[in-house]
Amino acid sequence: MSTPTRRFPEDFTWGSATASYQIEGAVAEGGRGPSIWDTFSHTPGKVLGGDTGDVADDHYHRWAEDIGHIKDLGLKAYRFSIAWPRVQPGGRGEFNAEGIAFYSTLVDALLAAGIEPVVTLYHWDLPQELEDEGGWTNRQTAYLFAEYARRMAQELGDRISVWTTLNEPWCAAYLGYASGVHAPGRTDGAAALAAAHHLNLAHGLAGAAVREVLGADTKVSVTLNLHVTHPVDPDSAADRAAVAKIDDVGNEVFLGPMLEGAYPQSLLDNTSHVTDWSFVHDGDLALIRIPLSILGVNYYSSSRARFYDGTGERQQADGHGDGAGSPWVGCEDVEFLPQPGPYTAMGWNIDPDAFRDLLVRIGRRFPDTPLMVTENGAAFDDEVAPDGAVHDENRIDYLRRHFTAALDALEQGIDLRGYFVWSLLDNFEWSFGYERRFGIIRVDYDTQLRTPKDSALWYREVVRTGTIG
Ligand code: PNW
Repeated sequence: MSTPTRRFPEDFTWGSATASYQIEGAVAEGGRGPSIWDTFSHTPGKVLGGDTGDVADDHYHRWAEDIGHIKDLGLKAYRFSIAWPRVQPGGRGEFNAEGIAFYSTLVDALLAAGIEPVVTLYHWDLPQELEDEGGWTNRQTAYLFAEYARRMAQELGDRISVWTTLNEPWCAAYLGYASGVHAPGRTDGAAALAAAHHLNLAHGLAGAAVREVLGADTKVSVTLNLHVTHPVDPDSAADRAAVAKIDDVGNEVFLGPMLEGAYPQSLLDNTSHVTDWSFVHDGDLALIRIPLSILGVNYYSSSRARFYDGTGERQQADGHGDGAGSPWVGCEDVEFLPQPGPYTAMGWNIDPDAFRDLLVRIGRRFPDTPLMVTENGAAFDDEVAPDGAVHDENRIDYLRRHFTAALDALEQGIDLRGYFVWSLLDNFEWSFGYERRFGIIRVDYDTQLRTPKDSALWYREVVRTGTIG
């Protein structure tokens, strides 16, 4: 008997994702104000090769061509982010009509091409003026964010399929304020926890504002990079406790308040030497826990941790920037050992089993909240063949294995609605600049020529057939 072909659901939302600062360029055009990533990338030593997002993929001028590529690939949806400083340069007060018009036109063009717009309101480009007043450590930022969200709901209205409040608040809080490898580059654990809480609050307030404008059934989501951490020795209670600590600081700090209405007591206890959590005000948790239409999950890699007994040098092979301070606030007695590989060009371990287990675990824990993979993909050192093609078999293999993991989760009854490959285009990979290429479409940074890689052509077939070739 032959096995039936395994197939994704007919209405599965296949897409690809990008983010404003990583692709748009045109940072001083159309009335855009500076963001913390402009400041950070222009600070010597912060980004590999001194790269900045000044030009990036020049998507601000080439968006029509880029939508053409999305259409050619047959994708059903496109996940992009709105640059807050493009639509409200100072983060408060005046809105910028030209910036709003850019996104409004983009959305119309997507719809005309039959592509669903999935919007992220915050993918890390905070208006610099707000950072000057404390950024995410300042509670006021959450309220200002909600006002910006409200305005975008008024402007883009029912043309948007899904409103995602935040992308990866873990990175914004801990890489931005604790390890300092992301903007604004601060290294203060207490500030990072305050930032995490204010990002939670921003999510709740913004989601509520969008629904106030567009109705209670408006689809609101948030995207989290959920960490999968294996204990070095699964039989060691100490190693399992170390992993539980990482889970708290990495995952539960967002899942708890957003989906369950509370911070875990273990998180508060384990970080009490860092902060007293007095930035959590009465009533905040009720504001944060809004009904979630979809939970977005970003997954790339897994890591391996154990209890650190203080002997020898503490290892930090968690893929978050060697040599920098640790993003794991309060986890001084935890160390990360290198994973066995294989690795992508980011040095991140490839572990599709962990992806499947994560989807199953989260899906079972929150059975009423559909899941969406809002990012998954890989950077590799692509080579361009003499004819200009990119034969990225390694990326195809990575995607094939992770698509299979998603199919496994679906077959186990998990309510997974869609999958967005990161990324549509090679782009500004944050502190790694243009050195690391995640795109399924190659970008030549001298000519801005776009060339679909073999992985894009392979993905087109997956989307067309609903099966993994
Ligand atoms: C995500 N880490 O970032 C972002 O959402 C994307 O903008 C980014 O390009 C993509 O993943 C690839 O990196 C991350 O250090 C950045 O663990 C850093 C980490 C994780 C995700």
